[in-house]
Amino acid sequence: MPVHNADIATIFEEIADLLEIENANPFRVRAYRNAARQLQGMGVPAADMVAKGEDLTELPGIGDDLAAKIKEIVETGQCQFLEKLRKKTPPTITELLKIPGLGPKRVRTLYHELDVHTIEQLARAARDGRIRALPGFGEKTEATILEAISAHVEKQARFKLAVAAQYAEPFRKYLETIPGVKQVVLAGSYRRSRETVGDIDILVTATDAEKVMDRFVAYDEVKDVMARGPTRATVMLKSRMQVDVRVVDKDCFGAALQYFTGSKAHNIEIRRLAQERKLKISEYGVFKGEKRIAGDTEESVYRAVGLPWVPPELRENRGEIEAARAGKLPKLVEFADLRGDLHAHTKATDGHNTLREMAEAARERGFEYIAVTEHSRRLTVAHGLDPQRLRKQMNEIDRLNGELKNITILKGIEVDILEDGRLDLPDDVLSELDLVVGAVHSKFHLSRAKQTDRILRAMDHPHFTILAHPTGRLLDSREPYDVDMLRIIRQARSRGCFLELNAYPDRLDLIDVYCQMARDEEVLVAISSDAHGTRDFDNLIYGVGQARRGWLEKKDVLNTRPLKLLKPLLKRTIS
Ligand code: DGT
Ligand code: CA
Ligand code: CA
Repeated sequence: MPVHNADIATIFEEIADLLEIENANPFRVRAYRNAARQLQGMGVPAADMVAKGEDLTELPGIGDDLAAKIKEIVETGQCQFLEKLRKKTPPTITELLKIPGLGPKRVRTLYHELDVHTIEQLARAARDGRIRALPGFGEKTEATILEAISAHVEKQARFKLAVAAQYAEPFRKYLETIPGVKQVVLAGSYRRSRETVGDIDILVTATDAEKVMDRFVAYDEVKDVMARGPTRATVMLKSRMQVDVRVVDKDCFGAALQYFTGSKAHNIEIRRLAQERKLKISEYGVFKGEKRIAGDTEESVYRAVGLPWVPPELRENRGEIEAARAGKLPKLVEFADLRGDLHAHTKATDGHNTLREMAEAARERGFEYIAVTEHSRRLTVAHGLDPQRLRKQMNEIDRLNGELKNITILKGIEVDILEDGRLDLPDDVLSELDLVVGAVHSKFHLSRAKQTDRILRAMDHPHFTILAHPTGRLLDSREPYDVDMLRIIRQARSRGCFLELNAYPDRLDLIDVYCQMARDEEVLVAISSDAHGTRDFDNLIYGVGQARRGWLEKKDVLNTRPLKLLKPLLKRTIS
C-alpha cells in the first residue's frame, strides 16, 4: 500500500505535537514541523524516492535521522518513535491542541491536573466548571474553550484542497485503469476549487457499472464501505476522507456533472430558471414533459436554461447567473497566464534553496521573473535580514542577473509591518529594492480599528508595494485578523499598491470574496507562491484556483504582466 507524503507529514506533526506537550527542546519540535511542511509541499512522493534508493537528505530540512524515519514509515507504515511517545502520553491529546486558545502548556496542565486527554473530556470538564479553577485558566477561558469546541467539531471534517488532491488524484488514476471505464471526473467542491473539501464526489461513465463498483470498493486505501448500490457507493478511506462515486450513463453525463458539481445554492437557482421555462432538471437530464431535451454535456444543460456554460469556480450563487444571462461572465485567469512570481524565500532566511536554485526553478516553469523577498530582521525565528545582509543579497542578485539568461531576479523583501504601521527596515535600503512586500507577523489580536489603521499606515509608506497574505489566516490553526478589507483595498488603489493572494495551501488569502472586491475596486492582485523551496511553485495552482473563485481575469492579476509592463507598475505612481 503506497504511503503518501501527507501520511508521513501527519506522523511528523503528531510527533511534534507530543514532543511539545512533553516540553521538549523547541528546535527539535521545529525540525519535525519543517519536515512535515516540506513533505506536504512536495510534488514527488517520498515513497518513490525511497523505492528508487534516492538520497532523502538531499531534501531541504531532512537530515539523517528524519530520512531514516521517512524510510521506516514508507517501508513499515509506522514509526517506532511515535509509538513510544504514544505510550507515554495518550495520543488523543494532540486533538486538544487544535482548539484555539489551547497551547502545549495548557494542554499539559489539563492532562496532569484533570486527566483530560480527549475533546469529550475537555467539553465535560468545561461544562462542569472544573477548568476555571486551574492555574492560568479562569471563567472566561472556560467559556471560550466551550465555544471553540463546537466550532472545532463543525470544521474538523474538512480537508485542505491540496491534501484532498493527494488522496483524490491517485484514486482517480486507479479508477481510470478499470477496464470499460471511459471518463472519471472529480466533481463537488473539489472541482469548484474550494479551499477545503468535505468529501470527494466522483463521476464515472463505464460500460459495466457493477464491475466499477467491485473495483471501487476494493481500492486498497478503502477502510469502510459505508453504502453500496448497483451504480453508486460511498466509502471511507484510511485517511478518513469520504468518497462518493456514481456511475452514470453517457447520455446523462453532463446533467450529472452539473448536478454533482454544485454548489447547492447555484443548482437551486438553475432549477428555478428551468421551472420558469416549464422544464424539469435533475441529475438525469433536462426534461420537457417526458422528453429529455438536454443532458449529455454540461453546455447542453446550461443552454437549455438560456445560459452559457459557467466555470465551476463561479458556481456559488454570487452573481454568476446574472452575469451569465447578461453575457458578462469573466474570462478567468489561468495558470499559463502567470509570467512570474513575486514572493519567494531562499536559504538566506528560512527557505531551503539557494538564490540560484530558486531562479533556475522559476525559469524551468517558464517564468520570466522571480522576486526574492526574504523576511526582515524583526522575524528572528526566520533569521530575518538586516540592511547589511539585504545589501549583500542585492549584490548577489546583480551578479546572478548578469549571468543567468531568460530569468530576471527582482530585489524584494517581505518586511514586517510593526504594530504602529512603521516598516521594519529603514527607507534608504527599501528605496534600493524593486518591490517591498509588507506583512503582519505579530500582534494578530489588535482591534479591527487598530489593525486596519496599522496596515493603512504601512501602505502610506512611499516604498510599499504589495500587502502579503492580507488577513493572515491559516486554515487549520489561525483565524484571520480583524480588518476592514474594503478600506484597505481602497487605500491600495489610492496609493498604487497591490494585494497578494498567497498560494500556500494553508493560506489562500486573499480569500475569494475579497478578490472579487479588489477586482471591483480595480486593485491588482499578485498570485504569489511564498515559496520556501523550489517545489513550492507547484502551489501556485491553488492560488490560481482561489483567484478564479474570486472572478479574477488575466488583466486583474499583477504577475500576468511581462517584466516590461510590470516594472513601471512596481514603481509607485502615487506616493
Ligand atoms: P463539500 O463536500 O462539503 O466540500 O461540498 P460539496 O459542494 O462537494 O457538497 P456535497 O458533497 O454534499 O454534494 C456534491 C454536490 O451535489 C453539491 O455541490 C450539489 C449537489 N447536491 C447535493 N445535495 C443536493 C441537494 O440537496 N440539492 C441540490 N440541488 N444539489 C445537491
Ligand atoms: Ca463533496
Ligand atoms: Ca458528497
